[in-house]
Amino acid sequence: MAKKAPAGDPVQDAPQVTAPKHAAAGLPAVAQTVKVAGAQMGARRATLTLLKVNQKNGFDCPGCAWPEGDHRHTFEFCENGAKAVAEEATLRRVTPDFFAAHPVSDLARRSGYWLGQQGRITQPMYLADGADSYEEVPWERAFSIIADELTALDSPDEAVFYTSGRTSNEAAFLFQLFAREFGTNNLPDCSNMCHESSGSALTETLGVGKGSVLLEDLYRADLIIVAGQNPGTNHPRMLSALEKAKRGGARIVSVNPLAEAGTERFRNPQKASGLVGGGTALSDLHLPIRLGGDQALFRALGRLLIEADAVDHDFIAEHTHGFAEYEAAARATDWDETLAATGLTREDIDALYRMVTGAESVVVCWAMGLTQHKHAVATIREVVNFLLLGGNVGRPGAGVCPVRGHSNVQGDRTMGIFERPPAPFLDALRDEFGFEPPREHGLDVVRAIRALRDGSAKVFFAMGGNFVSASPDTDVTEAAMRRARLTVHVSTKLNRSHTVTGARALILPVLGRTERDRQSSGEQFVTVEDSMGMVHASHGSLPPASSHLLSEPAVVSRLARAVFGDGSRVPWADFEHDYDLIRDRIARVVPGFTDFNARVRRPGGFALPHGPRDSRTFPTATGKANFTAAPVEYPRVPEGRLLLQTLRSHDQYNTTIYGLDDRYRGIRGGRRVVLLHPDDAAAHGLADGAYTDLVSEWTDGTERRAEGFRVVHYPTPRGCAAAYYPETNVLVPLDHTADTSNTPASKSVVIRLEQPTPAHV
Ligand SMILES: Nc1nc2c(c(=O)[nH]1)N[C@H]1C(S)=C(S)[C@@H](COP(=O)(O)OP(=O)(O)OC[C@H]3O[C@@H](n4cnc5c(=O)[nH]c(N)nc54)[C@H](O)[C@@H]3O)O[C@H]1N2
Ligand SMILES: Nc1nc2c(c(=O)[nH]1)N[C@H]1C(S)=C(S)[C@@H](COP(=O)(O)OP(=O)(O)OC[C@H]3O[C@@H](n4cnc5c(=O)[nH]c(N)nc54)[C@H](O)[C@@H]3O)O[C@H]1N2
Ligand SMILES: [Mo]
Repeated sequence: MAKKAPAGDPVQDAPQVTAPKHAAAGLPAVAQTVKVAGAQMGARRATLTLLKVNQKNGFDCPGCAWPEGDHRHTFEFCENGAKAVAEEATLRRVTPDFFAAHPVSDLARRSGYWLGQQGRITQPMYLADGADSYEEVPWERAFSIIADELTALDSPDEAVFYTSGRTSNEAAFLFQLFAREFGTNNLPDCSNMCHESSGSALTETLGVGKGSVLLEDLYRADLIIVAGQNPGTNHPRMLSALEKAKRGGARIVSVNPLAEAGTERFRNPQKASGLVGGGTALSDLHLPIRLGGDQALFRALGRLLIEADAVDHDFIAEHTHGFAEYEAAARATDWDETLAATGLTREDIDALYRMVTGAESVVVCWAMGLTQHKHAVATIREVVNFLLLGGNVGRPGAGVCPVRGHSNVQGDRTMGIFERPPAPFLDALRDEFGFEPPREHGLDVVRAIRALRDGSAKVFFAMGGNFVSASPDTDVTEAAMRRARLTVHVSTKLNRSHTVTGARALILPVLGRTERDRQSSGEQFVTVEDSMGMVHASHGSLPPASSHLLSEPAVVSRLARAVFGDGSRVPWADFEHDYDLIRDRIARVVPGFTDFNARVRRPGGFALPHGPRDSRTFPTATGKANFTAAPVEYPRVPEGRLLLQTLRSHDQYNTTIYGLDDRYRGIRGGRRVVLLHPDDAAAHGLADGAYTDLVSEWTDGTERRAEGFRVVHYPTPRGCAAAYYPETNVLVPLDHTADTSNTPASKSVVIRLEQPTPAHV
């Protein structure tokens, strides 16, 4: 299964490499912000727009899900937040003329970077069966095309409704309501590829699949462990919180194969000292762990704590279940295995252990470095075991902190975007709307791809996102998508999913967060939930990119009317005209949203209840916080092979490529790079600057190839390589997923390096 990079890309991929940086932000970040925002929007619009980001009467940054602090700066954003805003507020436009000039066969040869750079889509577009060009289509006709295909299906389960995590609470609530009234729980979302492992592990052990800390807890923590996360790039505002925690006396440990600049040192761009001075050293200890070694590390810490009797006996006795079994497993930990799994030394682990015993309260933060492994759920359960030992859940300054990605991915799940909805949620929907929702579980991302591949799903509808580029096993996913009868994308910007289509395809362009949303009852706002369960309003203020755009709630409302006609008890039309009416329904269906309309209008919004955090109430099967005692796992790599993690550069937002630089890692002007330990490169006879193919090997004997990667000698543990996603998604086998959560194991792909095929030499 060979795969070439899309050709015809006018952008040269010619990476230049210098040494990695040891500090994040500072003046270069400000300069970069001004440059990127100015290029897309012009200086005046850039300044006016960026002044509205994350202000109490402004819009929620469409970047990450990190919460806003109470004391906001005038420019409450970061370099990468500004890039996300600039992408959306760009003055460039993709019009029907653009589609006339660029048939799909042409667009399919372009890189994702090129597609994204073309600007905002202005009109609904339709690709007819057998046609090679999208053509403008009136909205009403677009909805009737979808309605015809949906009603022609043999079963509602032949349709798949995907959501990406930028969708507002209001749009998400309507979208799941539509899917369930239509009759299916096929509601996969980006979370399936992201923090699903966190949700699975936390629901089982603590009873709530979300983080248990608020910003104040980070500020009060004695020890913050940041494992498998690169906040300098992906959650830059978290660096301000870490800086504040540090000033309050916290110690910070980073557990990461790479010494990411952001966790090393931070130059706060909101402060003069951060712009000109050396900034704040953040991490007190860096543990360069092997990919997938985290479960072994946290188990070893558990053993040390138990052996020293440095555990919170009262908490364990009163609030937990399963300690004896866990204790036995922890005591049986094998040091040789721990060191092999982690690649760390005993001294490294002892150093962390001493910091743990010296800390009254501990927070563990994590992201994709923990969630995208075969044993990701077991790893996160181990993080919970570790925290439970010290009673570090449900008291100030302590807890679990899965750092969420998309700005409303957590809210979408709260609103019911879930292929495995809990029964009480469905009961509440039934009681509120008077129809019986389907009870059978639906398809997640990986299962949806299989269903499309096998022909058992026929219509694919995406509320945002870029499904074919974000999903694993690109060739398989693209072939699956091409088998669909109809693919529909509700989008703001062009991406590869618009070019790899079913027999017929639609692009439905919508308003973004930054834009004013006027409906017949007046100006509307939407709401989002951040990574710490805070719900607040987001008011767009820019004029819409085109007069033809609909809002996402309007798209769902009109789709529902086209599909159900008069045969629905849900007042779909009302929801489009006045979003307060949607929020009234959310208030009655979703726990924690009582009096939603009033509370969300208060500046700063409100916090959702969280039993473990608020009162040490654990709504689990046992009614207690559960210790678990799974065997320690870690990836085994055959001789001569490497383990590849697929990660983000500093210049991208998932599949949206902002530019070709990864400043902190010293890479400029290209993305087809593979970071290798110099000894691993030498063992393959590869000098820095040489080119190699990456070939992934899967247990069923199949192979997948990504061609022509520049070798970069880089400080990463032996045997652990790194390269950017989405280019390397072609290497991730569809069946390579985490146990229980089914999340693609994108951080542990077994590869070998091979001489480039002749085409690339
Ligand atoms: N600017 C920007 N912001 C973003 C995004 C973006 O693409 N761009 N994406 C958003 C989304 S959806 C998400 S989910 C988040 C993602 O945020 P991150 O999870 O920070 O994203 P990744 O680039 O995947 O980085 C994974 C980090 O984990 C480390 N790592 C990999 N494997 C392991 C392991 O086995 N153990 C340990 N301890 N560490 C490991 C890697 O070296 C890397 O530092 O960011 C969100 N914010
Ligand atoms: N190999 C590998 N694969 C991964 C990952 C990895 O680390 N490694 N990470 C995974 C993770 S964590 C995630 S979350 C997924 C991301 O998967 P997705 O969420 O599906 O992908 P994005 O790239 O965030 O989607 C970008 C597109 O969203 C659309 N968009 C932007 N704003 C809006 C809006 O306001 N409304 C609408 N309707 N559309 C909008 C634009 O058209 C844009 O092209 O990828 C996953 N895939
Ligand atoms: Mo994500």
